[in-house]
Amino acid sequence: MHFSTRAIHVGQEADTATGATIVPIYQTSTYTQEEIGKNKGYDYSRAGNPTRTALEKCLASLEDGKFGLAFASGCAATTNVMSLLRSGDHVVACDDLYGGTYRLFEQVLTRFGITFTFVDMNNNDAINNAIQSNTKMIWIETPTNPLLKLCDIAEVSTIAKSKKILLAVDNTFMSPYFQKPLNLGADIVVHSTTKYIGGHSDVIGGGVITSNEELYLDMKFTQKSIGAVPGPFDCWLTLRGIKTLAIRMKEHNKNAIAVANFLLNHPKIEKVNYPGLESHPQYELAKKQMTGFGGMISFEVKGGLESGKKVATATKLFALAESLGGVESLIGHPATMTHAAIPREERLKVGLKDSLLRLSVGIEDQEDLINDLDQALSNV
Ligand code: P1T
Repeated sequence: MHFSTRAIHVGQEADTATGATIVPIYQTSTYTQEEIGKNKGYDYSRAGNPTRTALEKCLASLEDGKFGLAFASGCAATTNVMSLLRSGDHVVACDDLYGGTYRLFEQVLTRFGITFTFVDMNNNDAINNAIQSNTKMIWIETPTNPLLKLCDIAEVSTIAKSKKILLAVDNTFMSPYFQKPLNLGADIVVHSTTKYIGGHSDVIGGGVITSNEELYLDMKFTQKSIGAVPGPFDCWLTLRGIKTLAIRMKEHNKNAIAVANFLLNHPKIEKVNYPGLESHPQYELAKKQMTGFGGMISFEVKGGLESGKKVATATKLFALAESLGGVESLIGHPATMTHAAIPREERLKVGLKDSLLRLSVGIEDQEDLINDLDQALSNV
């Protein structure tokens, strides 16, 4: 079955109890047992819930993976993946990451004796030099949040495999519609399903997908033990979003290409980061490992921070807000919003300037979006 068919059908067969065509919201914490030790596959909703099972199966299918797990947030999904590690283990992570992931790594997981080295994942020497005898995992986002830098998943996977290190890829920005890291050699894929997968800015969630049964069983055990699971209604909302993932991603991509080109040619713009522009330093890699370029753009306005602030507060359709991937367009200021948890000197080292703005280009009419940015830019 093709992607858009799987998004609508996998895990979502008619309900066996009632025939309901749409997966019901099994709003129950517990299940009446037939007799001691005998049940219908569910005993307690932290361990498993039929609405969650539907979502988990669908997520696995969309990533071409065998096993899926759903979580209460993207950060909960990341934490669960990290629970594969032990005190004393080391992780090599990319140097441009969602601020909340950086905070989880540097301010929480280090308390448990896990250490991190952040490197430019576009530099194989830097990756190889960062790998230590206790390195157990490589963690990448590609494209990165918010600089839209790419990392060659197949190449990093070759390095990881040669050293018996796990490769985890946060695929939130592309969604499985445009990029499938497992097919490029990754062991684990992570999503903030809050974003494109849910798609309507109305639910927080996370997902983990793998085809490695051993890793799956370990992470299923920690999912149940830690308990950061999504409720049935959140799973249902996410599934409802997934049904239109394919058509939404096509529109995000089309609109973002138009907006990126508009910004590129605008006299008040200093720099545009978008993997779908030929000027992007990794445009060829983008075409090789992705089947589209997505809806995320970051850019700098001439005149620095002050001009940037004016633009971010002058847009009318682009709401000034954290998050991304919903049908509505958003504008954000990473340095004070999504990436404020990263110390300024670390941000500057990787090129995340105070003046950078980020767009999540929605699926409104393209002309309206461009007109909105045009009027906002006329303020500087
Ligand atoms: O917010 P949550 O569902 O917990 O997801 C965390 C997360 C993980 N990975 C990536 C690449 C992300 O972008 C995020 C969340 N990001 C934002 C809220 C943001 O505005 O960038």
